Amino acid sequence: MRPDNGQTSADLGRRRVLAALAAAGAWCAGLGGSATGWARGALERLPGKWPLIRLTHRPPNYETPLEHLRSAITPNEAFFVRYHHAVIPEVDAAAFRLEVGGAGVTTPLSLGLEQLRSEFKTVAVTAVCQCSGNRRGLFRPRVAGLQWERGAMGCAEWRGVRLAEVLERAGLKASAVEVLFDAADAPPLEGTPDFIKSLPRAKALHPDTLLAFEMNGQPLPRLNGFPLRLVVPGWTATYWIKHLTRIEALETPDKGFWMASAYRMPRAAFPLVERFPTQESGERAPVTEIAVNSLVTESASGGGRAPCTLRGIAWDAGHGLDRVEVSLDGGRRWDAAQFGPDLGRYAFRTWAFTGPSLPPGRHEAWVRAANRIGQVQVPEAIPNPSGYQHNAWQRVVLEVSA
Ligand SMILES: Nc1nc2c(c(=O)[nH]1)N[C@H]1C(S)=C(S)[C@@H](COP(=O)(O)O)O[C@H]1N2
Ligand SMILES: [Mo]
Repeated sequence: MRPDNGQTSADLGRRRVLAALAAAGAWCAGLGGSATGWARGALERLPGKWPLIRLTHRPPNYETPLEHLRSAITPNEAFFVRYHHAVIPEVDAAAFRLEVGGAGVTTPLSLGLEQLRSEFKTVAVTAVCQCSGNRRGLFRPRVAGLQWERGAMGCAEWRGVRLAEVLERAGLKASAVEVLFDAADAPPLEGTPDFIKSLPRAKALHPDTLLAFEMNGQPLPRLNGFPLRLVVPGWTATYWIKHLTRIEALETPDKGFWMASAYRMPRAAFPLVERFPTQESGERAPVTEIAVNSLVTESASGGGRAPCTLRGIAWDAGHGLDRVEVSLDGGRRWDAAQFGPDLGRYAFRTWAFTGPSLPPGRHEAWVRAANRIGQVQVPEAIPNPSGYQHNAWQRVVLEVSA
């Protein structure tokens, strides 16, 4: 039996057990039971991770605490974890094979990790991995699904090989319209459908789309996809398949559950630039690009002669950030924040804002980012049935005491 709420002594005892199991390398054995009844919010330490905010234990869904999002690069130990299936594969790197095939290639391949590393050019890209449902928990009215707040995202330097090069080696045919990706994790019997995603040909062939084996200079952490994951810079993390084992070039669009039914939004509501035409149907389109967004990671209200200050990060789908602006008077006047170093078009970019010293009382700082193609954060999140793409202005309360 499980406790109904988060912070009970049974829970704490259980966490000690988990830690002990982890230390013994018995991670899978520690993953018994179901997620029902677990309150969101407790910090829990998974193997190889610092304490993260638990949404569900099985499957493991854990978000990054705000304090680890202050820098443009998110440490591997703090990087969020999201799984659809409860059983996390333990992959033997030496025995690992990536199968590349399907009707859309002339020459199927079976590649080991060493082969991938040595026979293809190694490249790196710094990019934000953000769940489509990041901030779902902030939608009002409430939307069903994991109640993520602001930490279902992170930014890392990903190192690997170009998917385009591998597809070229396999003889990708002109007739291939989509490329499908399958992973080592699978649903328990009679569970949800196997998590399989596809990409449109153009995005699969994009030079920044990688098969990555390293994250921030380390082999991928187990919970972030060891030994190989797909990295799709600019697109939401649903496409970033972890524990990748199989790539299939398709001559007709994939009709699987995770493409045809899940991760879709009302098309007209979101201004997408990079679309997924073979998966659009009527009013609905797959979630593709990450919406322009920002996050306040630190704030100080100042007071006396001290100015108010805000710090944070901003990001978009790679079109290039233009500005982050702050309003202290309910949106009449907006002043620009200063950007920190540019780590590349797909990366988090830090920013800092120094305002005036505020008089005693309760103030609100409103924050919004915009990119170079004119996309802006919206005053209120755009309602959609699954709670994707929340990119509303953040409103931070600053209290100055008398
Ligand atoms: N194999 C596998 N890959 C997956 C998923 C999954 O359930 N299984 N979930 C996807 C989703 S929805 C997200 S948000 C990201 C999360 O990546 P992370 O766990 O490394 O943070 O992985 C993606 N890749
Ligand atoms: Mo996700």
